[in-house]
Amino acid sequence: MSYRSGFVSIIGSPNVGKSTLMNRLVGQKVSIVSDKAQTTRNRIMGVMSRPGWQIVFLDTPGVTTPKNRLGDYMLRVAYDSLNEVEAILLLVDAKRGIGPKDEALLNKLREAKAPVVAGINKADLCTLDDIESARERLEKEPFIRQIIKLSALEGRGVEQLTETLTTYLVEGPQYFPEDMVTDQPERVICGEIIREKALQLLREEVPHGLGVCIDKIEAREDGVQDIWATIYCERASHKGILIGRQGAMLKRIGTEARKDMEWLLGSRVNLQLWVKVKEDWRNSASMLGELGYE
Ligand SMILES: Nc1nc2c(ncn2[C@@H]2O[C@H](COP(=O)(O)OP(=O)(O)OP(=O)(O)O)[C@@H](O)[C@H]2O)c(=O)[nH]1
Ligand SMILES: [Mg+2]
Repeated sequence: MSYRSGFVSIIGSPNVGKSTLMNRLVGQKVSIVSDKAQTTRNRIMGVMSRPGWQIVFLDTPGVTTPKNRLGDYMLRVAYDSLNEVEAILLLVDAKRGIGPKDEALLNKLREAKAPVVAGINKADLCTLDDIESARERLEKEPFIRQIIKLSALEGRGVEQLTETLTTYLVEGPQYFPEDMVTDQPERVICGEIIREKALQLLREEVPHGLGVCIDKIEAREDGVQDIWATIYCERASHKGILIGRQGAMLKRIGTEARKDMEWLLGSRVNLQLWVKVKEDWRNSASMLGELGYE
């Protein structure tokens, strides 16, 4: 039989588990995850290759009403991902139920050309009634071809989902080498790792206003990599929280990020973190460009 391949966009409200699911599908962490909404800010590609077929997943920012220029960008990224894909995977959170954000997205998806498969995620957290009421709502939409109960965290339903998605693949090229799981350069992944640790360790408000720039990566002769990064925040008060008492918070973020980077790069890492205040940077075109949101 001929080789089959295709692109699948993963779309949904913030925090429903899109990135967790994509990482699970491709078998490696390529997209950062946190319990805060709006963790993913860009389109993150994840490749799943098996003998005879390849699925290229596009993880996207959670769809919500934008509050600033960065939000406008994120929404555009999410909606743009719906074009030129072989299938769309709509993810909802069974525990939270189908809310206004999901309803708005369902409206949008009515216009989509690609077939839509829905995943009811976080099944491990909720009752059968929760799942049934989400299913009932989704079944009302004729454009939804199939509904699958999932736990991205535990891996439940993921095999069935993969099988379903492969039926939408078309005869086509192997887009990426078999051992490639993402198109993100190491520099970008390193920045994302720092942002993830900050999201995981800090409270609401502060982490949402953070942006990370990897300024330089240099390899020493003995293999150690020196990495210089700047974390931008929006207010002086946020800078204080980010640095923490006697630098404790920044140190924690740095230590945890360094461990992940060492795993990623397969070498020892010396990470130098700087913190800078850039007021309202999420509305600044030049800052958005500098941080890769353009
Ligand atoms: N219990 C449970 N938690 C889950 C599951 N999937 C994701 N989570 C958790 O839900 C939170 C959000 O996960 P993400 O994967 O970052 O969600 P997302 O949809 O990518 O979020 P944004 O990028 O902000 O739109 C994290 O705390 C995950 O650990 C699941 O199946 N079960
Ligand atoms: Mg995400």
